[in-house]
Amino acid sequence: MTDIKKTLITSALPYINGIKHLGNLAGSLLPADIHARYRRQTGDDVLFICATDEHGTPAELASAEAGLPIAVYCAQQHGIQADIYRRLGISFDHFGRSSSPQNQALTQHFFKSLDDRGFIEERTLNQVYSLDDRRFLPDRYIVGTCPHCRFDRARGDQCENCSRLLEPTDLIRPRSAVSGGTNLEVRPTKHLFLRQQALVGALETWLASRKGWPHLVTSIARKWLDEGIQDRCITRDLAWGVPVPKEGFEGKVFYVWFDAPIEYIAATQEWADADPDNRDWKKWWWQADDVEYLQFLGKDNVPFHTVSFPCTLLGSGEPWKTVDVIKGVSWLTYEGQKFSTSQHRGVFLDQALDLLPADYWRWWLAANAPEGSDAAFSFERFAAGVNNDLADTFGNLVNRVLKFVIAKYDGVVPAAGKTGELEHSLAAELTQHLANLKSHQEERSLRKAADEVRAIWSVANAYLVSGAPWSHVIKEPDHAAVVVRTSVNLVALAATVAWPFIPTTAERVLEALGSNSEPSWPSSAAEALALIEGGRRIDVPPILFEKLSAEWVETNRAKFAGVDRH
Ligand code: B3M
Ligand code: ZN
Repeated sequence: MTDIKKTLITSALPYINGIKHLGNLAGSLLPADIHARYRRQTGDDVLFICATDEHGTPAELASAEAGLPIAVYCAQQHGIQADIYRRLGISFDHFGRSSSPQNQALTQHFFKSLDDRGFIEERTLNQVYSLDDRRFLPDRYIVGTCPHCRFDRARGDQCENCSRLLEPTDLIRPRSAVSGGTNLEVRPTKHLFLRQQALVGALETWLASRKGWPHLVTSIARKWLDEGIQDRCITRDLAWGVPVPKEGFEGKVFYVWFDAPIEYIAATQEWADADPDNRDWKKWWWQADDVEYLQFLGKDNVPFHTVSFPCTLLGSGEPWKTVDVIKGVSWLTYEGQKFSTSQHRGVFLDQALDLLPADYWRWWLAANAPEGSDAAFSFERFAAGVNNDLADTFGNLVNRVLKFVIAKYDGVVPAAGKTGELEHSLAAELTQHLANLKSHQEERSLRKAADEVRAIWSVANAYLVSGAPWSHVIKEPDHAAVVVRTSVNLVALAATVAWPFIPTTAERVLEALGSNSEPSWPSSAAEALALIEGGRRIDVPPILFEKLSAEWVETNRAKFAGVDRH
């Protein structure tokens, strides 16, 4: 028996309807990736799963706008998103598709289990029917004014402004999102409900057994329970989606929020099906008490993960793995406003990658993560963070040390001299920082973890300055050699602790040092400082981070001010 920890990590499934923006990256994909990388560093057996969320009205509307058959549109957009996440260094073990055959089968399975156990109820609903479009208008097919906050472009399923969940019939002055038509009438149509009220007891017991959730998540879940959980309509009058396997419901599909979280499991099946001899999805999801399961998601997705999806899993009566820890993240705002896919406001991920490599964005978004509260992105704040942290602190350290080795020691780490007091106190200081960093990483506190990485970079710079090898290289060559050798190890350590945040750059640095480019967590500061011994030949990587000028800030602020991707 080994005691390697099995860690299952999922990030909220990005909708298929177009390329996501920096806010989506900051809200779930990046925190999940940083945590997955950290856990791999510490030796856990990590499975990191995500997928595109391909059903529902957003997909139908976007494919209609693109003039493509929906299956073609989804396949194309999946490819585009997968490529962007690869370029961003998001290290999924599998990036699946909620329209997969695996998800269809599993969604239908859950439905049948819930139905067999009496948790499904048929009801006739009065729903909005558009005479102009000759169809029912579920969810986002209908827009109107939010009855709670008066936002005038609220959608039929949720108000984007106040995040409240809505029914299409709640909207004031409703109109069709397809044609704009207001020629609407209410017609009866048969639907299936998940009897969440009958599951409240099981849900309360389950929630009480979850420990250590962030306040943001617990308070949203509590609010839902305290306001009284409603039974939830899980079918829709749509053509695209998972067909409802029940007599009398031909031509209807499941509501996207019913099948989307099931895709966490189905995507794991997709992953296993790609290499069935070596992969077993069940060990992650079925009677998997030895797995720690962490979900990363934006705060608007919390209710679905603390109430709806657990109701599906608990109601099935089967031994499915449920989430242990939820990391819910607030909003990133864009130059004082909300990022919005539907309103095309903000910096989208393809644009971000056209401007700068992934690590610039990854670092800034982690160091300024919208954790306890919303965080503000502006080009000015972004450039300041990049210049201070990446160019002046980390980049400068790497450059100074390695160039010195090339210039004064022909590119070979010097072997002379013995470590002394300076190195002792350096190790003691680093021991404290490494312990802090470990605990922030384990608590998934991105900002604090980034602060600690930055602190380690600064300690390294300060050591180099006080050791001042450039003034001692002639008269006290042994002293200079010790400082340089220790500094080379500091560069490796600085890259190692930064690897979850800026993997591409960290790997470039470690490769230049001839070190393992997927670095494991240092066993101790003292050991980390002695890893690279004298005699090793090293290289200098090309400039790691360019400084961003005031002009760069101005140009991009202007360029993205009125961005409209239509
Ligand atoms: N696609 C919503 C979102 O991207 C939704 C998440 C599904 S997680 C199962 O915010
Ligand atoms: Zn509202």
